[in-house]
Amino acid sequence: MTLSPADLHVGHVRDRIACARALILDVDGTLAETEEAHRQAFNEAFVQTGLDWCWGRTVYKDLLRVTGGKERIRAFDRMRQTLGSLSDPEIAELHRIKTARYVNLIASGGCPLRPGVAELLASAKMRGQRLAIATTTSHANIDALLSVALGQDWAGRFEVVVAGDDVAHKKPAPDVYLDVLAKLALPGADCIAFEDSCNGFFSASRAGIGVVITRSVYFNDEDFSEALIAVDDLTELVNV
Ligand code: XBP
Ligand code: MG
Repeated sequence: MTLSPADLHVGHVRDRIACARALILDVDGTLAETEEAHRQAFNEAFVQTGLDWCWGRTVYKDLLRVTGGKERIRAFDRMRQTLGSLSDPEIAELHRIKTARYVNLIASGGCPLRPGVAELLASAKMRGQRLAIATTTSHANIDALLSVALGQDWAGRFEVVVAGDDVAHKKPAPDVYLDVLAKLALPGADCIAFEDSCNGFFSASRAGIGVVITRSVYFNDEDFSEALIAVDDLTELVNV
């Protein structure tokens, strides 16, 4: 039976994943479809603080071009160009409330891992591969998501976890991936990154890492032609 070029390419990427010395995973949109919970948490925080803001899906999709919740709030505030925009301390407090709301939403309802993620983690463990997380969100949000999805001992599965506020510049800057590589003491060429957004793709690529894209709800119409591959989910790429 002759394989199609597409099947051959999937097999090639599957082999690259299996041979990588470390797998570095994004969180939001990659490990789980979390952005609707983030959007709800933002809107709940706006109500709690008396702001007449409400982010619908269309507005949020546009705002997701800005990584980082605090940066996203600031970008929206400036877009409105109203007098008396929010100060940095006010944005920080609003984002603190949002994060508490998000943690509560995830802890009470959970947000399941995307298809193929648990299998990828399991096969990496069987191969003795090192695992890391490179994300723009916060440690609190990572812990809330993975405590439910993987159990309280989730952190033991990842050698390195670098979050948004750990670095000077958030994605698409390469900072978070460069920090992970430094902590792993590995070159980017020996690793594979798993992402869902253009900002994440550029961040990992600028750190010299090959990127597997798993298309997510908010970024499924983006052009990822420069990625190693762009799949709907990881099930087709996992050897278990
Ligand atoms: C996605 C982001 C984050 C989340 C909101 O991060 O850009 O800002 O949208 O989380 P990832 P915060 O790199 O995991 O895709 O409010 O904590 O920023
Ligand atoms: Mg993401």
